[in-house]
Amino acid sequence: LGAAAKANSEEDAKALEIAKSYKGYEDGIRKRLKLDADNRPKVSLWGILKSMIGKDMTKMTLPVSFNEPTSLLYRVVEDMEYTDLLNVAAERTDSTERLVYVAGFAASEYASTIGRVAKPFNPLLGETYEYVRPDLGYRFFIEQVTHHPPIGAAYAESPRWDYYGESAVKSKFYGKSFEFNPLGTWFLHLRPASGGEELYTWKKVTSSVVGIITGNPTVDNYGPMEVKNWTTGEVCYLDFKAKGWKASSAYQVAGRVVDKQGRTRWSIGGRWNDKIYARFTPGYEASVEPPTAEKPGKDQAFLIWEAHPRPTGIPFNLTPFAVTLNAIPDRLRPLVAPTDTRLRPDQRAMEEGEYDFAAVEKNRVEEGQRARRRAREARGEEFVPRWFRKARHPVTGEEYWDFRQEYWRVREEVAEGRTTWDQ
Ligand code: CLR
Repeated sequence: LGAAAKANSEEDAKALEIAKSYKGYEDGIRKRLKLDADNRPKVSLWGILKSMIGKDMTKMTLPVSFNEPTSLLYRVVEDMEYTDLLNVAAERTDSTERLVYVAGFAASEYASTIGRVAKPFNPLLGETYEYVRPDLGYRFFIEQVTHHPPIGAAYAESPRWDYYGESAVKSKFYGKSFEFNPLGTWFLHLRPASGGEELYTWKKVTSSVVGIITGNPTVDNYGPMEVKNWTTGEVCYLDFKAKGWKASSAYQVAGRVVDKQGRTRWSIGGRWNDKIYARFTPGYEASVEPPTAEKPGKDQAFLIWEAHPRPTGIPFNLTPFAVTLNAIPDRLRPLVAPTDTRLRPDQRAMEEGEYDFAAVEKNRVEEGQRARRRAREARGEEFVPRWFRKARHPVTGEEYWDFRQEYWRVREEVAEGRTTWDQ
């Protein structure tokens, strides 16, 4: 078999495997919430936060009206909004061009942070979430594996790629800004159509809320990002510029793809809230301007990523992608694990605008978590994640969370009535 033919048959086998999880998702994605607009009371962030300087977010009790009806688990799945870029990458025969699109994917998740100055719900220990997209051919799973510090381990897969890592965010309120620093490494295995498999890794940049004191809080994302192809030695360096005094620096991202000798191949530039472009610049780095009709030419920039529009009529400033996440169609309800975050009554109440009930339910589920912890401690036991286990990465040597596919095997048996989740 030639490399490309082998790659194709492996792709088909993986597609069949993933299709086993489509059951329950026949109704398609949700387009709207019950509410058209949210009426969360407008309270001053600074008024509440000013006494909490130096604290991290896990140590703060905030009114539920500061929440959005998402979970931190959902904020990780939101990385999946632009997975089409990974499919494009897999079709490219030049590895540096693949890296351009993989880096575009790594940068694409920040567009969803615009307008979202709100706290996602904290997942309980052992809380899970599954998200399957028959229309796009991927499945995603995440489990909250530790509570202090809060860490979610995730694994997503598609015929041409697997994406996994841990979401572990360190937060601190400085007064002037509230900083969120993601610590975990993200891994991508890409299976190009031309054959073979490549490993890419990167870490996420810092997210921060600025403008709290002046009463105009907004989310910024800044810092360096290094997307590395371990298979070829090529690297993409991106720099997310912090929002400064000049409006022109807002949302800016710029960078370059270098080969394994460190020579530049592509320059990248644009705005993470809107569009990102690349330009072929062999041997030199250059600024990247959007292409214009006036100066057509081979060295023009081309579009690698564009943010999806934000239609009106969606409350909480959610993206259309985020709207799909907490949906629980009747056909899906009996198939998800009992630990699935879609079943949390507090998040459901929040989504429906029942803020007081959301607060009561949030207290109740968190009390339940404390009681389970006390019972565990009394038995002298430690929590063990059900679906992931710590391992050492065979290529990078780092510790990571190994997903053993068991979740999808059990789910398939549940769907066929051969077992129940509690076994
Ligand atoms: C950033 C990308 C990471 C996952 C992640 C985890 C925590 C998120 C953060 C992202 C974005 C900013 C965030 C943060 C938790 C709280 C914070 C949503 C998605 C908001 C903006 C804080 C609001 C301020 C409160 C005091 C109301 O992969």
